[in-house]
Amino acid sequence: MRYTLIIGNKNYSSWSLRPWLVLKHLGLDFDEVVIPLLQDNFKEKILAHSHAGKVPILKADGFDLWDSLAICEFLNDQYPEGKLWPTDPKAKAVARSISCEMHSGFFNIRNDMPMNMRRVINGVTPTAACQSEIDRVVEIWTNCRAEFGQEGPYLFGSFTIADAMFAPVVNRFATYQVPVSGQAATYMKTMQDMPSMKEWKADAIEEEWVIEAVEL
Ligand SMILES: N[C@@H](CCC(=O)N[C@@H](CS)C(=O)NCC(=O)O)C(=O)O
Repeated sequence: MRYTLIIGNKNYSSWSLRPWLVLKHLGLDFDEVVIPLLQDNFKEKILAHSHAGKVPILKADGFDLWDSLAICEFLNDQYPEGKLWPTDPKAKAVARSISCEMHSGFFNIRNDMPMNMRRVINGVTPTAACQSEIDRVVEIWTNCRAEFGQEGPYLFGSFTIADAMFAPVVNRFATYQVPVSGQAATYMKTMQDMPSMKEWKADAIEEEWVIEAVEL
């Protein structure tokens, strides 16, 4: 099975990063198609693959799959040996809870701190609503590391879908210089040091497309 992952620009497309990291973690050789967001007829190009009109999209053997979390779940089903969720039932339930919490929330962080991997932006004071979401992310990272992270440096020890789900937030915190300390800071460094994260960032830096609306 050879997959094609359709993604947005690596500099900006936070949702695209998640399944891309999972495919890399599984060691799969896959094709990658970048549709630059908000350029030319980008929407038409996305709609040609998915009527949901969003990236990422995974093209598998004969069918197309959309939504970052659904793609990660599909890959978990296809490759159980990849242990993309923790094996312990309680840890797995918590990993799914925080992944869904990330997937369905944190709108202030998303709006106020769009992913922008090639920049460091100083002097942004988060709104109270954004700060409370930042605090919640730090709480999640700190609690998971303390309770489930004994056997490795990720949220549940070894790399899981939960890490992929939070990877864009790591990049947002780095770009906007969000002050983070302790376990959460160590976790951010772990994520930033992953070879796949470095590869994505290097590719993002090379991109020339600019989305003015998210450049402060
Ligand atoms: N729930 C979706 C959301 C995907 C999403 O919002 N993707 C953005 C790019 S990061 C997109 O395709 N935007 C294009 C548009 O809305 O026109 C997922 O997790 O895959």
